[in-house]
Amino acid sequence: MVRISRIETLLVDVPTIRPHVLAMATMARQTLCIVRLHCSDGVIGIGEATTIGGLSYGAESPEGIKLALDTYFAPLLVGGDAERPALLMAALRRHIVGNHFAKCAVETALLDAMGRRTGLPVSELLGGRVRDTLPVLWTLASGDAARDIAEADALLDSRRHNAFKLKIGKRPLDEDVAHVATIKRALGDRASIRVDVNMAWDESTAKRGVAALADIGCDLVEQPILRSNIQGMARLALHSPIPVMADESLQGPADAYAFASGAAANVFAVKIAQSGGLFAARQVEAIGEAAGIALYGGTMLEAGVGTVASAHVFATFRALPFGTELFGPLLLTEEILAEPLAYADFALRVPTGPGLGIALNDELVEALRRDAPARPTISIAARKEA
Ligand code: MUC
Ligand code: MG
Repeated sequence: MVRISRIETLLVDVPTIRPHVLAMATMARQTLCIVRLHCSDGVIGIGEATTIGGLSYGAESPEGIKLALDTYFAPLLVGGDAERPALLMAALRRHIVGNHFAKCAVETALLDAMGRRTGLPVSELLGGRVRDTLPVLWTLASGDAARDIAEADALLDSRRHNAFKLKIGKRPLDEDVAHVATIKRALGDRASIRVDVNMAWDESTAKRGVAALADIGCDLVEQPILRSNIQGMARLALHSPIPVMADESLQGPADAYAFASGAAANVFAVKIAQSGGLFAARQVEAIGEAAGIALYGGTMLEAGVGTVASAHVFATFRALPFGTELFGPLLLTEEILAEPLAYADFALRVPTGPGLGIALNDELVEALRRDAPARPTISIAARKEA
């Protein structure tokens, strides 16, 4: 039997290439919680739990995730049969309430180890991929329309992205709509424009908002109101001229069921971390598909490990009409993978190697970890360009 011998967790801080302005936080850096799951046969599986803006986006912070993993998860896992990921995950669910991000990181590492051991990519362990590339949008969130337009123009020219998500909800509705209209006018039919309100509106603002955004050519509105307001989301989804997508509302299959049975969204943003793992994300997909809800591959702006784990999951989705937003690594100044993920022709290529099909740049991760003895400061940005 192959046993889990040790769980290693580290916090890694990586600056963003520019401030990323959301309704609830402005990000200047991202903190990754990286998990290394050491097995008795020498295989090491890797996982990542990453959230946005400390505790401003969700109930788990990077520091809290690390503490939960070290204190509560590790004793339940160490000594366990590494070849039985489903059994180990069931034990975690039995003994630990919530903590979806931490559970997702552990499941990622278990499946990565299993894949490395068996020679199979994680997507095959999940049932098999139906696509090798995933469309990827980019979020324009500098907070400045001219800068956003220049950024979008460059990304269209280099054929990296042709769909853009705008973060709104921080400013008054009229100003936000004017901001989106300016960008849509500049980009025209060359790009799809969607918005993410991150729950910042009340329902009557949302009602006016979706109508105004539809008028200016916006294609989709994400999480306009509070995540718990199922009836409000249902009223918006029914009457909105453009699709309304649930994101923060979907904290796992039970929420997906509530939203599907309440017809409370036209689109589901599926996120592996919010769902509570890779298999849980597939359950969210299955519920959405059964209810005729369109699917979208979401992100918590993870770096390479979480991004590629999500990619393996989304590669198994039968239909993905709104594509994905798996651009997390591109928002960071540093590439923590030994080989960067391949983005080209508006899509991300899903790796084909065993497990996640990636390796960490261990030396860089060591240098960037929060508890590194002498963490570099200025040299970080320079290294990526080198
Ligand atoms: C979110 O709310 O969807 C995804 C893309 C992005 O820019 O922010 C995230 C979080
Ligand atoms: Mg969102």
